[in-house]
Amino acid sequence: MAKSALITGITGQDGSYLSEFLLKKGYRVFGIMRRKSELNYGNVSHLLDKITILDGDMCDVNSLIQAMKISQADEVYNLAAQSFVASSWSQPVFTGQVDAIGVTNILDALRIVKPEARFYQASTSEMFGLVQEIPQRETTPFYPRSPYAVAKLYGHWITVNYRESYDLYACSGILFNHESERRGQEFVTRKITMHVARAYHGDKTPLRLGNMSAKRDWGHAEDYVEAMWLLLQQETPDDYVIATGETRTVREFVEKAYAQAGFNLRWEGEGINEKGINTDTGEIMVCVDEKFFRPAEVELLLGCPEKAEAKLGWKRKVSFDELVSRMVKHDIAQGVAKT
Ligand code: NAP
Ligand code: F7E
Repeated sequence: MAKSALITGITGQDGSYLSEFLLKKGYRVFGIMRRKSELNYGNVSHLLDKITILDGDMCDVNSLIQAMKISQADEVYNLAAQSFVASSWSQPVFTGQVDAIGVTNILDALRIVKPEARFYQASTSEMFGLVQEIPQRETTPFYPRSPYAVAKLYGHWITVNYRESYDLYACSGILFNHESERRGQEFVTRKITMHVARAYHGDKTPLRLGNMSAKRDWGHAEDYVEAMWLLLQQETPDDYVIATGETRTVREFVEKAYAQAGFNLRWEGEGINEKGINTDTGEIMVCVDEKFFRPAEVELLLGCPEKAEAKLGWKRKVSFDELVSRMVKHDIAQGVAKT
C-alpha cells in the first residue's frame, strides 16, 4: 500500500516541490489549503490531477483533525506559515496564531487521529537571529529578532516537547534560506530577479532595496525538500540544520543577477546613498530605500550542514551561481510585465 503524506502550506514554494518529490516516490499526497475569495492553487496548479486538496486552516484545529482523518497520513509536513519576516511586524498576532499556535493545532490533530504518524516542522535559521556563534549549528543558542522568529521558536520547541512528552516521531528541520523560480515575489532574491528581468526587457526603473549588507546562506528549495523527507526516514527523530555552508551579501546576489542578464554594476556612495551604476551607460540601476529596512535585522546567517551530511547523507546540489542563474533565466523567459 502506498504511503500517504499530508502537507500544510502545499500551495507555497516548498509545498509544491515537496509534492512533486513525494509523488515521484509513489506517495499519495494530500494538502491543506485555506479558503480564498478567489480560488487560486498557487504553485500546485499543475498537480491538481495528482494530489488531493483539503479545506483547512492552521488556526482551526477541527479542520486539521478532519484532514488527518481523511488522509490517514503516515507523514505530516507542517510547512504552512505567515513566512514573510517583514510582515510579522505589521501582523504579529496573526503570525503567532499561524506559526506558533498552528503548530500545536496540527500536532494535536496528529496525536488524536494517528499518533504513530511522523511529523516534520518547518523551523528556520531566523531563530538564530542575532547570532551567538558562527557558523550556526544544532547546538547554537537561539536569539530571535522578529515576531516571525519568535513564533517559529515556539513552533520549534512545541515540536521537541511533544516528541519528549508523547513519544511522537516529530522532527524540526532548521532550514536556512532557500529560494527558487517559485519564490514569493516579496522576498529579496525573487524581487531582484524579477526586476532584472524587467530591466532586460527595457524597463529603466531602478530597483529599490533595503539593507544590502545583510548576509544569507542561500540554497535551492528543490534540494531542501529532499532533506525534509530524509528527516522522516531515520530510525529516531531528531532536529537538523539544513544549509549550504556559504554566505553572501544581498549586494553579491544583486551583482550576480544583473551580470546574468548582461548588466555590469559598479557601486557608488554609502549607506542610504549607495547606488548600483551600469558601467556601460552610467544609469542608476539600484538604489537604497529605507522603507525596506527592518526594525531589527538579522545581519548574518551561515549554517553548518555537517550533521545532516553525516547522518542523513544529504548534500545540496545547486550552487549559488546556478541558483541565481536559474531564477534570472526563468524570470526573463516569463517576459515579466512592468509593475
Ligand atoms: P510560502 O511560499 O510563504 O508558503 C507558505 C504556505 O503556508 C502557503 O501555502 C500559504 O497559503 C500557507 N498558509 C499560510 N497561512 C496559513 C493558514 N493560516 N492556514 C493554512 N495555510 C496557511 O513559504 P515557503 O518558502 O514555502 O516555506 C515553507 C515553510 O518553511 C514555512 O513555514 C516557512 O516559514 C519555512 N521556512 C522557509 C524558509 C525559506 O527560505 N523558504 C526557510 C526556513 C523555513 P496561501 O497560499 O493561502 O498563502
Ligand atoms: O530577506 C534584506 C532583508 O525577505 C533577506 C523567509 O523565507 O528566510 C526568509 O526570510 C534579507 C534581509 O528573507 C530587501 O533585510 C534588503 O536581511 O528575502 P528576505 P528573510 O528575511 O531572510 C528565512 C530563513 C525564513 O524562514 C523566512 O520565512 O534581505 N533585504 N532589501 C530585503 N528583503 C526584502 N524582502 N526586500 C528588500 O527590498
